[in-house]
Amino acid sequence: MGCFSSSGRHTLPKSEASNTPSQVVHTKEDIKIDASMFVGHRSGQVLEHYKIGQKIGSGAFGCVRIGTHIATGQKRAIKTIHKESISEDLTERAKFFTEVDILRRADHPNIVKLYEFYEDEKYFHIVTEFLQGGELFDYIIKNKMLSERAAAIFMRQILSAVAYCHLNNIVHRDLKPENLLLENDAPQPNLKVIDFGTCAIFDPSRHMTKKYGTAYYIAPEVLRKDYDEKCDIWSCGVILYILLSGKPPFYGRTDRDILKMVEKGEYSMRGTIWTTISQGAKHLISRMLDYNPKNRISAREALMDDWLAQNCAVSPSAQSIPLASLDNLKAFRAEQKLQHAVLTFIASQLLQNEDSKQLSEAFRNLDKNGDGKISREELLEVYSGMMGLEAASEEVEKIMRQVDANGSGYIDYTEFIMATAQKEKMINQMNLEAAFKVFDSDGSGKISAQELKALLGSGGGENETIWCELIKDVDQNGDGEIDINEFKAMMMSLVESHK
Ligand code: 3AM
Repeated sequence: MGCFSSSGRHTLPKSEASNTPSQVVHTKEDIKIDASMFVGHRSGQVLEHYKIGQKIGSGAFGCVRIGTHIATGQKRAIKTIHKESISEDLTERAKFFTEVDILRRADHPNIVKLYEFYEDEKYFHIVTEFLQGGELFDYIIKNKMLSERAAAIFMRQILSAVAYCHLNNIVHRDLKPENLLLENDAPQPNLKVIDFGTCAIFDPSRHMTKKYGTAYYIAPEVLRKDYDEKCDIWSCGVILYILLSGKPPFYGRTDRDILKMVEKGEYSMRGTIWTTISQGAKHLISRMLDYNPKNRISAREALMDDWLAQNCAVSPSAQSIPLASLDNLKAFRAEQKLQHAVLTFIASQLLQNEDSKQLSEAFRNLDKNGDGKISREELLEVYSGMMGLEAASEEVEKIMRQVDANGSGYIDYTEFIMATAQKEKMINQMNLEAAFKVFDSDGSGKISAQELKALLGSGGGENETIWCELIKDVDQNGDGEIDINEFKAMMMSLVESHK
């Protein structure tokens, strides 16, 4: 269906264009583009899109396998859950959908990325990025205990993910080294939090009462079934203790013995190992393992801790990375909404971790408070070091207008990657063809206004004509739809303009 009307092109049929009085009339500028729009709930067969490979793990829920995404050749992790295993139990079912929904919306360098979600007759399949470096648990066993610097770098990444979750009212409730996976085998790999199966969206004014967690890492107030999001910080304290000493603070032969120790909350930082560990590290552990959650440090406060900051300080050569990205950030232009949407799709779904590794470091350097998003103030701090304050403010406003595509007031992780990645890396034949298939959801070979609305509509744009306007911007042959050649031409013009 193209964008035509009796008076001309680019208008949806009446039945579609049912503007009710309560609907706000939006302009193209009101369309908010968000990476989560592309995390589709697909009804087709997972086997049509993935070559299923080796099993990497299993549990009560089902199993996790490596799958090769046929369109791009990327390796991804596919968690398959037997519908029967959750269909009877409504809480289990709700938990499952909470996990998918939370992962869909999470856009953070230290949280596993969700790509797609399939449902067939018997199974649900959750497709996430494949983290080939294995569990932090195995890394600790292999390395016995870590240097303070290595431990601090891991802890900053964990806390950054936790701060982001807490800010969005998400509590994980089962943080442990088995749920912290490493991106690759590098000496100091990037870490990501996985398994949001026990997480919940919390109401800050009410305490939670359901008991979740794992013996070594569970907070005492969770055992008492009266807790808030600070239970995650306790688990972080336990993890930091283990990273530095190689032993858990609360231990026992059985889970019951361990939980008895947790209930008391008494632990020791004495003994030979601890004499070699700095006061700063011990101080942070004690603030995280404060028995009283009210006095316990928050994730945001912990990210500001001196010991953490000193040990995570980057070398001047590493600091120069943001400067290159800052130039790209300043130069970023995607005048058309659709270009923006396609770049967001490519940045969030098709760029490999290796492609974005340096950018993700640059993001971390810019994200001074470590909450997983870049604020105006953080940008201003950097730019005002390069130019006068007034010019810097202007530059920052310009960047926010161009880059903050979902209008959150911050530059989110995917927005940053999208704006700073080399356009040549993002815009190539393979990525464009894969992107076109997603935008052309009915596989007709052309993108219609309805398809755009279905994909991008959740971000605004109740005024139907704007979807036709988006088409018009690109539709060279005037047939009211976008074909693959028009789609490619639209994106290639971006490469030209960024040269
Ligand atoms: O069964 P084990 O504990 O060896 O690490 C996860 C766990 O391994 C692994 O699958 C098992 C069940 O959760 N796993 C989960 N998500 C993964 C991912 N995205 C993953 N491994 C790699 N990448």
